[in-house]
Amino acid sequence: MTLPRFDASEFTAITDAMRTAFARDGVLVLDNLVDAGACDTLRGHMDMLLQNFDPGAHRSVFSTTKDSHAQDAYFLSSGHRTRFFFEDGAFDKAGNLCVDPKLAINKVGHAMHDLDPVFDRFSRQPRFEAICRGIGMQAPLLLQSMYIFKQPKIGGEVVCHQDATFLWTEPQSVLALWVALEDATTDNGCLFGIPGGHTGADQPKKRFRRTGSGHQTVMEVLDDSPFDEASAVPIDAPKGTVLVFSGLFPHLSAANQSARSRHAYTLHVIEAGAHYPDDNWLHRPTSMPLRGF
Ligand SMILES: O=C(O)CCC(=O)C(=O)O
Repeated sequence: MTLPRFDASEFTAITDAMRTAFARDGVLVLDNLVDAGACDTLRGHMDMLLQNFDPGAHRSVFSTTKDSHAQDAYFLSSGHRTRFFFEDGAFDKAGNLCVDPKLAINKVGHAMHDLDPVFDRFSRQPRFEAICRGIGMQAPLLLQSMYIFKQPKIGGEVVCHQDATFLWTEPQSVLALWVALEDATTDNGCLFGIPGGHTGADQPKKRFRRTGSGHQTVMEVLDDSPFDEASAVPIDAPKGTVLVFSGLFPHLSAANQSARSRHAYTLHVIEAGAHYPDDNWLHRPTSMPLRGF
């Protein structure tokens, strides 16, 4: 199966054809939605943030195959901060950084959209709001931002998952906007997804939540049937493409074994009227409420 692609260079609103594709597939591929200059500005800004980052200060690895971050206080308190997480492959067996520090970070998250003026502007561009509203959201709130590097040679695999697993609301409302800041292909670890895999249940197969005193997390299995990963299709995304997907859309990405990076920026948005449980991993202090566009 090949997913439909829409040229969004002149995008002003979600069309009926886009709405139909999104409802059927769980994902919408909008080519040329963000212009190359805006992608480069965000990349350049991240470059500057990296130059000011001290790689010796924290050693938090983000890995979806090992889940080492899941009980890590630096990760669990990052929901309202700008924090840097390393690639697993950035360290040798003795625990020493074995790559250039600028090529060692897996991702930065999770609140740059509210803390950093450049990310704020990028995240609150009118086209993103038009997408959320056109898909049917009434009062979208920006919950989470991530800058994902998928570094050359060591960019880690992201196992098949649904974003609602991590960003639970009742009813489910999370929508992802995934922006290719560089060309993403099967060679450098583009996203794969299961078209139609968001249907059949109104909640994800798993829920990641805080437990006990809130300093630990657990992955609760709600449905132990496996994803039909054989049906996953690659979603090539040239620079400037935005993938819009439902929180129930199963997706993954392979390790990047190529010599090219694959930078992407993701924004997760939820409905203001949906209940956001206290035991979600991502928490904000009351002094920093979620904001819309
Ligand atoms: O960019 C990737 O490789 C994975 C991103 C992802 O799965 C997500 O944002 O939920």
